[in-house]
Amino acid sequence: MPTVAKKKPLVIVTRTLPSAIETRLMELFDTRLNAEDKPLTAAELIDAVKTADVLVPTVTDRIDSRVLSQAGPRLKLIASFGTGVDHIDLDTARQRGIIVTNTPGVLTEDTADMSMALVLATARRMGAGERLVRAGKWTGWSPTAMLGGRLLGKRMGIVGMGRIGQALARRARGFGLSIHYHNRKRVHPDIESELEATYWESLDQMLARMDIVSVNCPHTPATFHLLSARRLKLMKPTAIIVNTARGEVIDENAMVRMLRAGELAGAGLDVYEHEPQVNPKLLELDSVVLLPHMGSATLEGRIEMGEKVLINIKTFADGHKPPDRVLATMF
Ligand code: 8YV
Repeated sequence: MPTVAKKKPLVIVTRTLPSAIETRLMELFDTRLNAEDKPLTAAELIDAVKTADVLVPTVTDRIDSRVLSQAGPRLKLIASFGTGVDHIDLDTARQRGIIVTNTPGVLTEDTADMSMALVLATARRMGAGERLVRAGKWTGWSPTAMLGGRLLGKRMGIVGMGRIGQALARRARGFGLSIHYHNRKRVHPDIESELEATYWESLDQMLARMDIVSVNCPHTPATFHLLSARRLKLMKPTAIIVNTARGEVIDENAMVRMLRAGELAGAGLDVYEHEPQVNPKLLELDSVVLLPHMGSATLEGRIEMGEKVLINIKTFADGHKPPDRVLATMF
């Protein structure tokens, strides 16, 4: 019997990906790219879900129930380029029979590097120092200038002890920090003993005792404003906070008020509650280090993320279950 060539699925990619990944996508599928890399408007996104078999979005696309309600019958897979999936309404996707995949694991070490870099930069006032030199305002060394806090012997509280939290803990131990953590579930005793990590069932109690707090949990309905105004107030005024996860986990307005009032010593932020907007009051503060959501931005990481997207689409197109399926119940 003659075999009929199977029609290639139409894959719509919302942003420009590394060229090696785009080339492979074009070879394997009927692929529509975004050469300009301009984020899609709401109307363009709706157009994409109406026509695609597979959508490859990123964190900059809001795929909410309004968008998904317009999805065409062909859309069967959303293969997101990234680990966090809070930009996708997972319940509505499931109800409509659309599989969602992500790219876990490949950005763990890079994001942990960035968390540690922000701890160092914030505690040692690297942002303020860099700005001083760049502004041509440095007049010379002084015994009392640019004094930060020593890391050695301090306590780090990690909120969210998943892959990234654990990778951060490994780094932090090398800097002489003691490791404390709060997580939905206590981690395996072997991991706790490897990291000499202390588990705090009560986030409130942990926050009150930490010198450094790092946010490393996903943003879900349960973690929205987990670090609320009330909880932030429990922290020591000498403490610093670092966030490479999602801005929504912290009540950003409350944090800004406390930083301005000197009720928190500093913050190192890679993510914001209303990206890409940054609260203008943060820009006025010398005690904060502000980065543009670049925690996973390495060349290697982006390629590996793209490879995961390719594998997820290819296994799906071949009639199998893609490996990185995301279920609403996972969060
Ligand atoms: C990614 C991230 O770059 O993967 C994540 O969850 O936050 C980022 O590091 C981004 O999501 C890509 O879509």
